[in-house]
Amino acid sequence: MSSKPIVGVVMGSDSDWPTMKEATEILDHFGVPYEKQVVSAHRTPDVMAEYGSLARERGLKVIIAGAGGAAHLPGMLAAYTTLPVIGVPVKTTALGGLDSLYSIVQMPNGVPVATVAIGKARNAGLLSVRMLSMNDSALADKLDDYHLSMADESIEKTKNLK
Ligand code: RP5
Repeated sequence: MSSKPIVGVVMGSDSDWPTMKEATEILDHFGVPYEKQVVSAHRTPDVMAEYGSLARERGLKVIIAGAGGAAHLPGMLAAYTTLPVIGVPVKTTALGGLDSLYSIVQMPNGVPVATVAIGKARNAGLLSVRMLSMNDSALADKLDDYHLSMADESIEKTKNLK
């Protein structure tokens, strides 16, 4: 696989990074090249518009966007690009991330965002790998292995119950 990023991992603030890092760990695990960047829908709207508008021609295939609170970033990126956008609602202190979830998941007809559960950036990473695996059989094989090892781990945990 070339090292040119094909997944864009963006977040509204560096305070989202501890959550979003989990998506990048999955991408590292599967050897998927990605880029990471703080892009704020509110503080840097022009950067966000440019990021979304140029994403496809820059070679990205999927965008993973995390934000908390008034979490407009994933939806607005989906307005600027027709690439698949996966939204990660980041947990907030005031409302536990329900605000983030509702902001991201309630998209209008025509502008979809695939929303994962609150704080589950790991699943966003996995979902992006699943999307990419549709045209990449080596990646599909790695996903199968990942699934098998997850099943083995689960069975091991059951055996260890006292
Ligand atoms: C959102 O506001 C960000 O995505 C972040 O989750 C939240 C708080 O940002 P900071 O005030 O910590 O920079 O835009």
